[in-house]
Amino acid sequence: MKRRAQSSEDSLDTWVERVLRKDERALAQATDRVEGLIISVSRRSAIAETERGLRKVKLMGRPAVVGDSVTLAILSDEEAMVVEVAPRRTKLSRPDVDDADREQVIVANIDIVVIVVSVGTPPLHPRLIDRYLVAIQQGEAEPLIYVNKIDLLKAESELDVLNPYRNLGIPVITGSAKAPGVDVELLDALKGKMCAFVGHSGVGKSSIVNKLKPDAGLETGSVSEGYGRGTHTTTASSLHRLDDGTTLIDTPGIRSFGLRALEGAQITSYFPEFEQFDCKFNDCTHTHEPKCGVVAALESGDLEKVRYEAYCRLREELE
Ligand SMILES: Nc1nc2c(ncn2[C@@H]2O[C@H](COP(=O)(O)OP(=O)(O)O)[C@@H](O)[C@H]2O)c(=O)[nH]1
Ligand SMILES: [Mg+2]
Ligand SMILES: [Zn+2]
Repeated sequence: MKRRAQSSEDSLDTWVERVLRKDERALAQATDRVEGLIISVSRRSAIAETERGLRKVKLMGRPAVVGDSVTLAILSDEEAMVVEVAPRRTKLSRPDVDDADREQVIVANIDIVVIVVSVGTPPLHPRLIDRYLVAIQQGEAEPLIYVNKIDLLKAESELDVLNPYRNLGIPVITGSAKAPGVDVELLDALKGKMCAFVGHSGVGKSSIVNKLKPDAGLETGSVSEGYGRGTHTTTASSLHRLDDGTTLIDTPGIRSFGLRALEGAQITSYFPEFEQFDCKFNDCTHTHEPKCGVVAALESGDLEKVRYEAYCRLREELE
């Protein structure tokens, strides 16, 4: 009898199953448990800090991210496996690149998400800020906008696009990782908190972390000429502690940042300033309805145009 040729997909499934079974066996044999904090995650491996030192961690189908508190099964002096990930106090996540219905958590248990943007190259993208703000609110962390590369600023007016965020009460700090001396304003704003640095590649996230924590030794990259885009120098997330109790987390750059699925009504809750305006209809989408208080406020100047536009863009994308 002829053997049926296996499709490559079949053999891949079999292989994955075999690897998982082997991991499950190893896990069943390892009875020694220890609590840990994930301090670094790259595509291939993770590192956890435990009371028994640093351990290389096999994630084993239990995705853990930097900032996660985990229970580990000790496999050897170097290696451990994640048995359980503790519930996350806060998180920053986005839809999985391959499957928009799946959530991809970027970092966990952070207090502040520092959205790093830069003047010059890459240029300021208010649209990316809007998307981050929604995701940060969903994940229950606090936002802070850091405008880096202020040394490249040609005119003060370049910073006007940030006024709507300032008016919303979101802290906006400007500075430069290239300037001498530490950025006292930034340090004060982050003091004692768990902080993740996010934003486009090339805006200077790793440079800022290096400056605040010189022995972090993070690699920094060049911004490719022409496109003004950063190359992906940082491929891992990593956690660094300052002496004053502040924790900094560097994350890889991203080119786009999706949002987890949102209901139309939920979007509105991410624009809290809309609530003060009365609309004729309770379920007003503030787009085409008559007697819409939001549109009226926009026309009278009581509502920032940039915010209304951000709202409309998000609605379009999420519908
Ligand atoms: N002119 C200027 N360049 C900066 C500043 N901060 C970072 N850079 C440069 O921008 C490039 C990207 O920095 P990097 O920290 O790797 O960005 P990341 O991808 O966000 O981590 C590097 O060439 C840095 O030297 C700054 O404040 N001013
Ligand atoms: Mg980097
Ligand atoms: Zn309305």
